[in-house]
Amino acid sequence: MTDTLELSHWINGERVGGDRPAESTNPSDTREVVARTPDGTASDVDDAVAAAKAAFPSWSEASPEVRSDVLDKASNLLMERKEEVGRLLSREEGKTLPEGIGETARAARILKYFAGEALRLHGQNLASTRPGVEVQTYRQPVGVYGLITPWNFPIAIPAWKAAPALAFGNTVVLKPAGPTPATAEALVAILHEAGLPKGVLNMVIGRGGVGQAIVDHKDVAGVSFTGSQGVGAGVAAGAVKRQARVQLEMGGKNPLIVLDDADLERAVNIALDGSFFATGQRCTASSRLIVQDGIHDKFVALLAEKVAALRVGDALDPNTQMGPAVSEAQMETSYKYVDVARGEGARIVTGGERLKLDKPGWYVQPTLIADTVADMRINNEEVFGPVASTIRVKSYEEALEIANGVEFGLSAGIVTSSLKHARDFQRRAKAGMTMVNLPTAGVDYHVPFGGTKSSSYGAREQGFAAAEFFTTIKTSYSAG
Ligand code: UN1
Repeated sequence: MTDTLELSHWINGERVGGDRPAESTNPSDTREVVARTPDGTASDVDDAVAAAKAAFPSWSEASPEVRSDVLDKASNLLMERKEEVGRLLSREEGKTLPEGIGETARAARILKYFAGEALRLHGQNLASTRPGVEVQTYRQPVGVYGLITPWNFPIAIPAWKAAPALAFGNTVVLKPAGPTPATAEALVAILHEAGLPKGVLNMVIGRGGVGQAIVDHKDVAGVSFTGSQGVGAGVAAGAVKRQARVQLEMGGKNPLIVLDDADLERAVNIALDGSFFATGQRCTASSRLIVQDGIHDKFVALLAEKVAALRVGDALDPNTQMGPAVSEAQMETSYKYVDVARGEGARIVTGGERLKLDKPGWYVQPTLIADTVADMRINNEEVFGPVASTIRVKSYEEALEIANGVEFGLSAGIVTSSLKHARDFQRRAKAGMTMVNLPTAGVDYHVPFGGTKSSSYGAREQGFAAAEFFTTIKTSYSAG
């Protein structure tokens, strides 16, 4: 288990960059180096963009069947290797092996879905207001896209941005997240193995400077970013300054409402999944559990019992139910917010203490915090770790108001047996995605994904909506 990968950039169909000053480490055992990597520069980005630009004419003009076949083949290869790639993912990111394999399979399915979408790209044919004239709309590829992806879904998110970009005839420069380059590289390598022509998909490994160089590059027509709100704001400003397209997916402070009429066991399991699976490192994680008076105490007690029983450990250990945080910084953020909540007068029901296991890793005790109120920092700032807080409410209306009262609006859930409240919540929750009797996290890959308010900016990702961002519409008039 000590094999260290020696990674390179991918530029114009080749692995380039032999100097490897950077590395990614295993968060479950930080003595282990997963990969050594180059530390990309703006000049590497120039080379990658030049390759993508040169590859664009033939890729965009190829039959959609060519693009579909490559994505389909890559999907099959990735699915065949899901154990191996999933294991690499878990070693590098820290989610459990079933989560790592599950995410890899999801990436393979995303490639498969967009293999189909490549063939379904379509426009409309309308009657003109002028007799004898026809109006048609076409969706056309745009050019070079820059994709800046996060570490928490190190293969699914590169796949869900790259697959539609490629399917619709664009070319790509990808910058994977610093902590997880090896997992992203596995995807890029498989796409090349599947026959992707050189220069169509390039990858530059590096830090923020690489992302900035992509955002600022005059030949990058659009940038799709998933990450923190602070970085996202800079990405948007840079892209808008030169009229590039931009799409941002950022944080969440996702509410899960639990009403008195909910099935207790079910509500607790939904909260457990939404708040703690994948170590709480999902922008869709439930972090505010808004619980009605009548069920509140029973809910907190049973959830605390289940949270305390979660087995935290090495991501590859089959007994582990929750892996470590991805990095020391993420671990420290969780503990910082436990202190913040304590300082605000909240009660730590379980967890919150430093966790030392038999190996050096970024382990965090899953933490449940009760007796919080809506305006505390713990209920407004994203933690991005296995930390959830409960807020006691009297009624559905109060719960909805609190659910909607933050600056984020990604995913919002409710657990109830009342159709009336469920339907009302679907209409009035200020979020891009609503979940009834389901965890706020864990979405399908063939339907639109995105949020409102500070969670997202620009066109939706995924499903039929992906064509919005990765194509441009041409309106054509003709008279006979
Ligand atoms: C999910 O909940 O299944 O970074 C996906 C994130 C999101 C993806 C969540 N963009 O957590």
